[in-house]
Amino acid sequence: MSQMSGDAVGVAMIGHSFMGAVHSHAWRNVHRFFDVPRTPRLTVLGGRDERRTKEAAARYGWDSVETDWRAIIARDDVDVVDICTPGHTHCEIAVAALAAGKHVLCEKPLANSVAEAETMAAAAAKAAREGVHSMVAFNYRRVPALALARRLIADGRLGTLRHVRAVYLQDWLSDSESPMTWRLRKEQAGSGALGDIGAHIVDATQFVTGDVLTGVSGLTETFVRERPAPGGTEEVTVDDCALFIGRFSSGAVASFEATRYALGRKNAMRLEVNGTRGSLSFDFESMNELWFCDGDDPSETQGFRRIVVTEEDHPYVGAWWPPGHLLGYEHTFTHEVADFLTAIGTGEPASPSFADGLRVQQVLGAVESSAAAGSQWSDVLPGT
Ligand code: SOE
Repeated sequence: MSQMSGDAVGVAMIGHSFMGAVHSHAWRNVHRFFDVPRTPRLTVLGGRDERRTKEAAARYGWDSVETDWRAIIARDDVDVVDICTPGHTHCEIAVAALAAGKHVLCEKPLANSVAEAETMAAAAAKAAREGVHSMVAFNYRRVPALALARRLIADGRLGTLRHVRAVYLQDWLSDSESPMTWRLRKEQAGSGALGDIGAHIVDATQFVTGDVLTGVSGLTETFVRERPAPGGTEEVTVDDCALFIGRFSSGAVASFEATRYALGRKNAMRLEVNGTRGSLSFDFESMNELWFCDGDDPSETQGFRRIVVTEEDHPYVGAWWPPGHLLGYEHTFTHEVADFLTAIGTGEPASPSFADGLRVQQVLGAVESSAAAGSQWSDVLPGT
């Protein structure tokens, strides 16, 4: 594996749209706030269109550009490859980068199919034996309130979990005339709301509960089957929304909804967990808050209390501002790269691993199989 002098690591990021912008922000700032064992150098930005990639590199602070991802992987000054491209490219790039000894951070969902995710998880396991790290960019794990929720559940503050309720509601497709995008093409995106935002709530619920989903029953729908495209219209080949119920291995039951048609809901990623001793509730649109009902409180005053998750001892928060000075979406990515650099520097495994990403992909695959079979129950690992 190539390694730069001192504690610096050369980072290459492939893709420079929304995720590229927010990842750039994280790479640029992480070591200014977190004591990470490796300092990222924004070495090279990858993109197919040279002019646009150069513009993005200048704007976001990258030292050079490449228009072919293979050239990036061949470079000795690159230690980390950050994949921010559409899903259909993840597998090929990640497998090649890992084989070249580069640490890989890959945007979610890990892949467009279970088969691709299996290939990637196997490549990651092999590379890990050589000290090469990989991680899936499920950034919502790094929302301090959700990291706190995991801690409270692990500490037993909710007792035995009974219900997990999760929705991810957006509205950017509510207008039937809004144009076609790559996110609506199966060959590029793999699936629609299911993989794009459903993947987040599957990962987030497995993260906060510390448990895994074992089976699901799903329903998907495509409301608008054609959308305006250059020269006419184009067929939408993915789901617009996905609803499913599921079971966790502990016996807790769960419900999920992912849609881009919830008019008025912009990025409402909401979780609620009910246990025998307490409940937790979270809404990303108020991401600095976690609501906790402690079942041990006297009934007279029992109810959900609002925890403003900005105290120094809350996860990640100590690196930022004094209590009450809120964090935003971009901070979750800074936390993500801080954790990745820490794994690289300490040799501890990075989390969520590609194996965790595969597990999410298997849940998505089970939802798709179930929906195709009229919502029939589908085991996440067939035959279990
Ligand atoms: C678009 O639906 C999107 O940008 C997702 O791709 C992200 O993962 C999510 O964080 C916000 O919405």
